[in-house]
Amino acid sequence: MAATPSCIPWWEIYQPVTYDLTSRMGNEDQFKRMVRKCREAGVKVYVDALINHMTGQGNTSYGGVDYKPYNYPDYGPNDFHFKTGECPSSDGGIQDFNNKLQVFKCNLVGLEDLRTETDKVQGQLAAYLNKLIGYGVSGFRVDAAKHVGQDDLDAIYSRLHKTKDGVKPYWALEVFGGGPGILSPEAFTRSGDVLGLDAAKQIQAAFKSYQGSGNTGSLATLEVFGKGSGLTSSRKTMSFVTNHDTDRNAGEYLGHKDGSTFILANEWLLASGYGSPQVFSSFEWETRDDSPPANKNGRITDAECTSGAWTCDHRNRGIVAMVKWHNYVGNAKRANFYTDDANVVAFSKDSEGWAAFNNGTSAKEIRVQTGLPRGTYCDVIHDTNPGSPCARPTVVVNSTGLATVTVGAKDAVVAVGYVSSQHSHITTAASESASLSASLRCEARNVPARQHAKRRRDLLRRLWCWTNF
Ligand code: ARE
Repeated sequence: MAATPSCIPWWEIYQPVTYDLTSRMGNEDQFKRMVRKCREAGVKVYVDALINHMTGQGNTSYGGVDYKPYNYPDYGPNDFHFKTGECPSSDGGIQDFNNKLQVFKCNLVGLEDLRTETDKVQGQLAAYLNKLIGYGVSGFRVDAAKHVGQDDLDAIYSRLHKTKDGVKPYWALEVFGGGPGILSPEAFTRSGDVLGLDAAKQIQAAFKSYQGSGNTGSLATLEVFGKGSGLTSSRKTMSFVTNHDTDRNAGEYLGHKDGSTFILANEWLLASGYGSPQVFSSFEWETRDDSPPANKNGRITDAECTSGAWTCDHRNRGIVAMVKWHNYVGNAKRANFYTDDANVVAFSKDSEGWAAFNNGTSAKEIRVQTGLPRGTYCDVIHDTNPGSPCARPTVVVNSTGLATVTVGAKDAVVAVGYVSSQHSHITTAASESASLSASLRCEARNVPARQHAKRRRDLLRRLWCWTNF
C-alpha cells in the first residue's frame, strides 16, 4: 500500500472488512449524524453499497479490526466462492468478463467474492443495508451488481425494509455494458434501475468525440437519446455524465477536467429528462489513483468549496439552476425541438420551460418556437441575482411563442415557464446561496397552491446526496 497517507488511493474504500461504517471518511456516529442533518435539510442520502466482495489486501481495518484472507468477523472461508471451489478460472479471478460463472463466482480485481446465494451471506448483507435504512438512508448504488447476479440481488432486496419515507429503497445497479445476454445492463433492469454507463459514453461522443482527435462530435445527434439510441429505458436508468470511475477515463467519458464542456453536458442531461440524473462532484487529482484531500493520518478532510481542492460542480450556478428546472418541468414532454444540425439544440418541455445549448466555439443567434406563453422570462443559467426580480438576461417570447435568443459558445440559455400570466417577470433561485425555501417562495408567487405542494415534494425527492461509506 501507499508509502505516505496522502498517497492512499481513492479506491481503497471499495475494500470492506466489516459493516461497522468506520473508514477514512469517519465513523458510524458521524455517518448517522450526517444522514439526519441531510434529511432535516430535505436532502436524501443514497449509499454506494459493497455487497459483492470483501477486501483483497491488508490485515487491520480503520476501525482496528484484524482480519486475514477469507477470514473476517462476519465471514469465514465457506462464505467465499474461491474457497468452496466454485470459481472456474485458473487463478480465482475473473479472466473473461463474458463468462457467466466467472463473472458471478470469481474474484473481481482480486477482491474476495462472497457467496451471495447463501442464506447466511444474504442475511448479513440485508442486516447491513437495513441498518443504513434505519439511519434514514433512501437507497443504494449497488457496487459491482453485475457480479452479484440478478437472483441474488432480488433475494437481498426482498429482505430490505422500507425507508423512513415509507417506500422500498431506491436500487441502482452498477452494470457495465458490453456483456452478452444475462450480463447486459438491459437484463438487470428486471432487478432495479441500472447505471447509465453507455449513456455517458454517448454523451461524450456527442460533446467531445474522441479525445485528441480534434473532432468535436455534434449535439445534433442527441435529438435521439435513450431507447431509440440503444440505451436502457429512461424509467430504468440512473443517468450521469460521469462518475468516480469514468471521471478518470478521458478517452471514453467526459470528466470534470473537461471544464465548460463538462458543465454544459450536465446541464443538457438535466434538461433532457433521460433517467434519474446524478451530478458528480469530484476532487482535483493529477494521477488516476490520487487520494481525496486527507490529513497526515490519511483521514479524508471535510469537503469545502474555497480551497479549490474539491471541484464543487454541484454548486455551479448553471447546474444548480438546471436541477431546479429539471424538478420543475418534471415529466413534461419534449417539444419544439430545434437543431442547426451541428452543435446547437433547443427544445421546450411542453409549455413548462425551454432550453437551448451551444457546444460550438462561437455564439449563435437562433429564432425558435419556445412553446411558452407570451412573456419575458428569466434566463436562469445566467441570473446572477436569484431570489429577486430578474434584471439579468431575459428571453422575450412573443404572442406566437417565438423568441430570438443568442446562445453563447459552450453555454446554455434556459427559461422557466413559472408564470401563467403574460408579461410577468420571473425570479428564481439559481445560485449556490439560493436556498430551497427561497426557490419555493419564488414559485409560490406564481403557482397555484396544489401544484406548489407537488413541486415541493418533487424538490425534496430529487435533491440527492451521494456518499461512499
Ligand atoms: C484495486 C487495485 C487492484 C487490486 C485490488 C484489490 O487497482 O489492482 O487487485 O484493488 O486489492 C475500484 C478500483 C479498482 C480497485 C478496487 C478495490 O477501480 O482499481 O482495485 O476499487 O480497491 C468491472 C466491474 C465493475 C467495477 C470495475 C472496476 O464490472 O463493477 O470492474 N467497478 C466498481 C467500482 C470501482 C471499484 C469496484 C467496482 C470494486 O465502480 O470503483 O473498483 O469495488 C469491462 C467489463 C466491466 C468491467 C470493466 C472494467 O467494461 O465489462 O464489467 O468493470 O471492463 O473497466
